[in-house]
Amino acid sequence: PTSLKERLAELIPKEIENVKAVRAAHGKKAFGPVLVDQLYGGMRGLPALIWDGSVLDAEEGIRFRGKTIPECQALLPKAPGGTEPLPEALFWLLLTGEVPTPEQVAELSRDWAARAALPEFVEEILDRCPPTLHPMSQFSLAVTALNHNSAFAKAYQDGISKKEYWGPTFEDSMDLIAKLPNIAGRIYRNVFGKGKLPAIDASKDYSWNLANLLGFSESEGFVELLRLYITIHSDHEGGNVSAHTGKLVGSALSDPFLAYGAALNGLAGPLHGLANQEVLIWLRKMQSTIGEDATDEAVREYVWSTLKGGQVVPGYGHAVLRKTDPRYTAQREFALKHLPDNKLFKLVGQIYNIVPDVLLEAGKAKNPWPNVDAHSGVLLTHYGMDQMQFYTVLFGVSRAFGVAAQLIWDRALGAPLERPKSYSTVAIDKMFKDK
Ligand code: CMX
Repeated sequence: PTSLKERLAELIPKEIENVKAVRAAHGKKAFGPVLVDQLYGGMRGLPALIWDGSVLDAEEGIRFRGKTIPECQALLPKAPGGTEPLPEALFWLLLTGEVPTPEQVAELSRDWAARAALPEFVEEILDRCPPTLHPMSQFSLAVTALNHNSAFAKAYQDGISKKEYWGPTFEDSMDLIAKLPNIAGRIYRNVFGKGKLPAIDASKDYSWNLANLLGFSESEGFVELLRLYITIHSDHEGGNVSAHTGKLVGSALSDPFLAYGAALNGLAGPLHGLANQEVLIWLRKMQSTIGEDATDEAVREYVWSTLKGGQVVPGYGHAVLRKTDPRYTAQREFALKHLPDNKLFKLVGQIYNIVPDVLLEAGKAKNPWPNVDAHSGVLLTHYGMDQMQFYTVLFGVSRAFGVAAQLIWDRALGAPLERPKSYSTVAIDKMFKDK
């Protein structure tokens, strides 16, 4: 079928049987001990979630349904004349595990364009936000308010059977993704005084439309960048703050708008998605302090001054990764192709040769290598989008693809309410004091 929903309807019964069989065979097997340190340490490494869409390897980085980023770039359908994968194709891959045909991708583009309009009251909410309200707060307000028209919330009130949950969750998830460009475009134009929004062009792909709403569609480079950007930011297995928040809130049968609004609030934190804003602010501060063509020694000293000030070096380190993030590498390759002589890009490259040694010498960070956020802002700035406070909104548009795919599968597989156990320090002390 060219319809994603029809293809899913074929796959879901098979996966329900598959999960049943895996649980029957392995359900009572243990992963190994849980350390007390993991309870205090942000549950790092604790096996706790299931998600087939993407898996993160500490050395190799992310794979979407088993495919690396370069494999996705090679295999997924592209826009006419384009070289980067279409995010529509990645969404199909995340949901089905299959590489879609160009026709299947085109149908998704059309479907999303048809669903893109915002309810008038959501437009009004955004228009009433003071421009001083952070774009991420505006973003989460608007997404939460979309719950007004949730197909899932309505079906639940009407007494839908558990077995049918995934259908209206799918509809809401498609609406959610489809409406994000209009939300992002409206915030951008309102906050930065960029005039009225153009209409969606149903003959164009999702990223072109997003670029057009932001006012950048005349730059083919920017449109291609968005295609790559959304693809690589879409998903990063199940345990990161935004993905896990979406799943957790969705487990209470909150609809996809409520669940994703919550996920966005997590993405808005500086240790997670806000880091891309923080990187650019940090780079600009560095340039204004030590000049645009600073020596390695001056850069090194600046990095040390950040650490000595008790701050993190934004864009470096990761909770899971222990090597350079392949999302960083993909963006670096994009820069080498499209903006090799950009000064800020050169600074990002210079920093790459300096920061890991400094972090190793400082001796705290478990991973001294750059993550995705170390590179994205430089690319956006190159095309004229230099409003850093907006960057995480683009991360938020992208991450919806992964969270939505997870929500659909969770409802299809009947994922239960999440409820891990918490302990008091008194109890821990008592439990282990003589052991
Ligand atoms: N600069 C300075 N110190 C760092 C550091 C960095 N880039 N990365 C880690 N550390 C420090 C930690 O703050 C921690 O210090 P304390 O012991 O004083 O608390 C210590 O090293 C150990 O931390 P870790 O186990 O290596 O890292 P965590 O898994 O706890 O945290 C992360 C991971 C990403 C929050 C952390 O590396 C960090 O703060 N990086 C900078 C912010 C950033 O780039 N975030 C974006 C991540 C990608 C994303 O989600 O978008």
